[in-house]
Amino acid sequence: MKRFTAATADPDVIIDELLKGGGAVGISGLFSPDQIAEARAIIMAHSEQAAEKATHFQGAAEEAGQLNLQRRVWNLLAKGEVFSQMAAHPVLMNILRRFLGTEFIMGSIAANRILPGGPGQEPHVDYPYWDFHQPETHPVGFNGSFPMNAQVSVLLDPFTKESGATGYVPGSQRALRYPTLQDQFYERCEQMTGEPGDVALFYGVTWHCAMPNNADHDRSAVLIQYLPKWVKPMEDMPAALPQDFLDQASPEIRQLLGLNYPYPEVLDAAKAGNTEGRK
Ligand SMILES: O=C(O)CCC(=O)C(=O)O
Ligand SMILES: [Fe+2]
Repeated sequence: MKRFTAATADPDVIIDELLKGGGAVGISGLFSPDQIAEARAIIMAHSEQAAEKATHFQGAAEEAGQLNLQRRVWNLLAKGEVFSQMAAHPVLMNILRRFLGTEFIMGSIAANRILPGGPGQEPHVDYPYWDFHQPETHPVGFNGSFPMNAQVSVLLDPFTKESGATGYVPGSQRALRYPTLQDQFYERCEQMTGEPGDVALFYGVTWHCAMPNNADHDRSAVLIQYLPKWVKPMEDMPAALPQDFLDQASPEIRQLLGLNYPYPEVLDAAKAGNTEGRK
């Protein structure tokens, strides 16, 4: 994985790496130890109990009765200002505007905590490609030549081979396909390792998954999904956030929540007049 700092994170170089290179990059130096400690404490508090939550790509763990060793905390914007700071970090915004279009949105901001002994996930691609094991449900000719997703993982614990740093197959994003057993993911994968505070940024068409946590410590990350403005987001964040959060949201957070792009809309009830076209 190519690694950058806040100072060297050139959007053109990174975008080339995401689309045509390995599919994932590391960026360090975006968040302070205080921000990481605060985010981690909030996530640990919200996942203390093994409360049942929706999760993804954990079918094998569910069958083995191990779902309690992997915990999600959804709707993080409602749980601390630090998560808005992460979602709208200027270095990330600058890269993502170029990658997904200037009016890109956020589809989800959630934590994935894997406890010691916790199982990994099924190798997969991310939303909105995530059910591409049924390609017939997508348009004919659908491919990954332009991006409809970018994923950010903000690491809150040491992500090592032992602790189950996200595994991925470099270059697998060049052809959109849901990985199969024959693809030998585990023989071919590398891992997005890093220190607390580091960011892994990847294109969700890249085959990847959380790996098993064989360390003696938790392995948590904030996972942020970004989408072009017209892709239906995965989490309904405006519905899940308090009205005063929405009223006070910064222009960047309003954009990320999709509030600048109001479709679908009841056009019969919308303000009269021309609203689209060059003129
Ligand atoms: O936590 C990880 O390492 C990756 C999680 C992931 O890929 C997902 O939930 O889609
Ligand atoms: Fe994923």
